[in-house]
Amino acid sequence: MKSVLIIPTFNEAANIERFLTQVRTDAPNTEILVVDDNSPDGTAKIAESVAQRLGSIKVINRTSRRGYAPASRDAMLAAIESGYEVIATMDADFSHDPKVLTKLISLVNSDTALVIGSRYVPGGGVTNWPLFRRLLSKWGNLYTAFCLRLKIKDCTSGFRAYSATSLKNIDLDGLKADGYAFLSEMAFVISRKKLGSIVESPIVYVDRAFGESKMNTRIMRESMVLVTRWGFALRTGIGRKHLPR
Ligand SMILES: Nc1nc2c(ncn2[C@@H]2O[C@H](COP(=O)(O)OP(=O)(O)O)[C@@H](O)[C@H]2O)c(=O)[nH]1
Ligand SMILES: [Mg+2]
Repeated sequence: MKSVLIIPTFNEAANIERFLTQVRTDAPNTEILVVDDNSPDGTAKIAESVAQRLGSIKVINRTSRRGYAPASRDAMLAAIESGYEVIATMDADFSHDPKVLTKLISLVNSDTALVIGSRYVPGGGVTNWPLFRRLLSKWGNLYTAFCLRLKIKDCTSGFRAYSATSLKNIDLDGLKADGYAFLSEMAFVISRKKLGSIVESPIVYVDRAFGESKMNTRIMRESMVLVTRWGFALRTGIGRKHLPR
């Protein structure tokens, strides 16, 4: 199936060239769409020069409202428009192993809407993350799965492969999240709309060696608020208009 990898980037100048080169080596048949938010460190420029050298890489340089969610959404819409059948996503900081990409893509089929590279299924794991990030991720995932009634161990992993067919059935512009809550929101909407099964495949997550994490308290708060609001609406019917469609 014709596949594309979306890589959202913000200030990844220290990683992007090596990362794109590695992805091309490990997944030579997957085309790449870098979606950068006009990074002050010139990530988009570096990506563009790598694209000229390697080919089959497109760079979108966004100047509208910055964020993981709007960037991912714009890239997904562009990928659907271009006719890709499988749309994968990965971080640019080597936390996700490019060698696993082809496997995740291969698990997408007409019944499977979403394949999640999961840290919390047997065989998966996290290395060299500080204790605070480990606990935040683990408890955040338990809370999210409970609120949204998802049987998923890792709702917040950004290493994924979606079937384009399932994405076409989602009102991507109508989604609520700005930050990484986008990941839980996508799993939630796929499950609610019964767009296909969600499968988890183990990955070992490695903390970044270069550049800085963009996780911050605003993004954490947004996740807590949205997930709690959706869980409340599911159970009481109050605020149903906030549920993603
Ligand atoms: N386009 C875009 N990409 C972002 C933004 N924030 C984070 N990213 C990218 O999303 C991926 C994950 O972000 P990261 O900072 O590593 O988050 P962490 O792994 O949760 O600490 C990386 O490739 C980032 O460059 C953003 O506002 N816009
Ligand atoms: Mg990261």
